[in-house]
Amino acid sequence: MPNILLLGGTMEASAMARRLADRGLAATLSYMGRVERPKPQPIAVRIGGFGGVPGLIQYLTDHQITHVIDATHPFAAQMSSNAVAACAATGTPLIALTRPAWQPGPGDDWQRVPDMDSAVAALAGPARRIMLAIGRMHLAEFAAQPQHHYLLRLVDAPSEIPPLPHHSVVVDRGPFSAEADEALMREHRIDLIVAKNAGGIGSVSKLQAARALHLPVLMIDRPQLPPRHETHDPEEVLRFVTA
Ligand code: 3Y8
Ligand code: NAP
Repeated sequence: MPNILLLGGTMEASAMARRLADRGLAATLSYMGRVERPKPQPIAVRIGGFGGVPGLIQYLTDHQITHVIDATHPFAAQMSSNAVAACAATGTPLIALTRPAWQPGPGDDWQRVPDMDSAVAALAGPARRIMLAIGRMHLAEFAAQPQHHYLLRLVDAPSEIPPLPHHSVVVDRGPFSAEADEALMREHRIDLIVAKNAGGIGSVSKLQAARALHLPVLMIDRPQLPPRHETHDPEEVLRFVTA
């Protein structure tokens, strides 16, 4: 009988948890514990890091995990790399459930950069009003460009003042709507959106709003991941874990 570890934190992971529960498959969804109230799930949940590759190897062994589904976010590169290493070391079958990267549509005005540092560097120049829709973990890096007014959207209220002299905070979690994002951008007189190329539907709303308002987007490309078995198809994942 399968005993599945589902590395979560995305809408795809939550949808996969529902499919696994509907089929009565033994599975545990794992969160890092980054936000105060992670979404409730229909399968067992564990919260917290594993302790690097050795800790994940220990977890796979102790819990007799038969399959790992990596449905983490495309920017969770460390977790995904650790999963590849630990599954190789233990011979545990691994499949990654990912979502396609976003592509610019007709009329979109995107500047693509390879990583967060390049995004910060690209903001050199006169003050603008920027929606920094990249969460909390990398805010401090943008202190190198203090001249802008930043609109920050965070899952939890910040425990300390972000190190940005001119900023507004919106506390909200996705999925978001294009209409609400358009209203937010108008209200804050946004003239540039900074986004990670997360893909998926949970936050594509900001790109739809940018398109409607003819606003430019600074798009951060995904980090490189080690080679692994990847799919966008949840049915393929179910076949994989029940084979
Ligand atoms: C803790 C667990 C679900 C999952 C929902 C998806 C969609 C809504 C959109 C914007 C972009 C951002 C951020 C975002 C989205 C989904 C998905 C997604 C982006 C939760 C969740 C956890 C996290 C962690 C959090 C990060 C942050 C990133 C906010 C749950 C709500 C910006 C990524 O304060 C912090 O430390 C937040 C950290 C990693 C990136 C960052 O650098 O701050 N996600 N987000 C997971 C864990 O503990 O393991 O659902 O409660 C999940 C979701 N957030 O099941 O419906 O599938 O992507 N998450 C980005 O894409 O740029 C918001 O505001 O426009
Ligand atoms: P990361 O940088 O790739 O991982 C850093 C460390 O956090 C990992 O080495 C691991 O610690 C721990 N970790 C990460 N994901 C975990 C999980 N699902 N379960 C248990 N431990 C986990 O990860 P991240 O980018 O901070 O993402 C953290 C979580 O937020 C993930 O669930 C991810 O899917 C979700 N998320 C991230 C983003 C984003 O923009 N990065 C967006 C939406 C959702 P140990 O080494 O100790 O095991």
